[in-house]
Amino acid sequence: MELVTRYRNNPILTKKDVPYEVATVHNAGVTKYQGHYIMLFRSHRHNGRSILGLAHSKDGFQFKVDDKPFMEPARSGIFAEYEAFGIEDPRITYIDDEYLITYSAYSQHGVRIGLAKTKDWKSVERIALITEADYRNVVIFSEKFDGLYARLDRPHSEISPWSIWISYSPDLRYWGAARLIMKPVQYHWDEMKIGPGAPPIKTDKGWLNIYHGVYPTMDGSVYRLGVALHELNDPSQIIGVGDNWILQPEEPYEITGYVHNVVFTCGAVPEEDGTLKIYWGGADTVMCVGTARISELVDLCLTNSRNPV
Ligand code: BMA
Repeated sequence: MELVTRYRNNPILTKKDVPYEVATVHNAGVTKYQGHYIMLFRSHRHNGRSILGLAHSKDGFQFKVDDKPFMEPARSGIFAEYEAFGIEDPRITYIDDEYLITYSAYSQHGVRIGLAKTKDWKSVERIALITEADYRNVVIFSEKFDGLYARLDRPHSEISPWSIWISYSPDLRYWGAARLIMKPVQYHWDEMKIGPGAPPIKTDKGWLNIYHGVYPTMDGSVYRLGVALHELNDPSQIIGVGDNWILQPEEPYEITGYVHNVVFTCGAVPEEDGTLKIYWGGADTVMCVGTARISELVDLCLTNSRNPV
């Protein structure tokens, strides 16, 4: 049974829709703002480094791109030093009446995570670099737990396969109490590495975490999407991890492109009718969307699950 139904007019956004020069449009964070959809997408420039562009939509399917990029690597100060190679893979969380944006900041020092915020999607303020080098995929929960912000992330390690961790912060700047909560499983579709995808979606049975898992083949890595369910009051506790993937590269625009065989999500938007719009980058080249029933994704975690670690 297919849990995610691809939109019939995928891909929904490509470089041809962007009024400035880019080579790709992919790995976008998506949210709702004043009744319409905001897509913050990553694009490679022709120098191979990435910027973040903004697009708007009334229905979540047809997007129109702004005339100029929304964020480019900073030109001065501490952020310039750590963003020199580009900014990538934004995630958006709405909390305390503002939108938090986490993004990968690349430089000669490695990859770390930047945090910025906006209230109006016109101006944006960088807050802090919230990890050291060799972290990616930071997603912040849209609620606090015992007064603390919580996030999932994915540090690199040479000893253990790359796994999902949780940590907490009183102020969004200083993070601690970190713990590993979910690992890849050997000879499974996510055996090589996993990472948080969309910021977790609150459901009545728990926080739904759509993550990516990578499998190594003779023809390179295959990126797929899966789901895990975290306890509502304590997201460090995982109730279940769906054993099967929910989406894998199958369409030509997912199989062929800048990096082949990739579906990679940075955002999903829950709707009032119990469906979820999941957005993903296809082959690191185009943006796609599909819909799923939230209850079916939750059921997969509850009824056909594997151990988190
Ligand atoms: C990951 C990140 C993503 C990318 C994926 C597939 O390591 O770089 O931005 O979509 O690889 O290439």
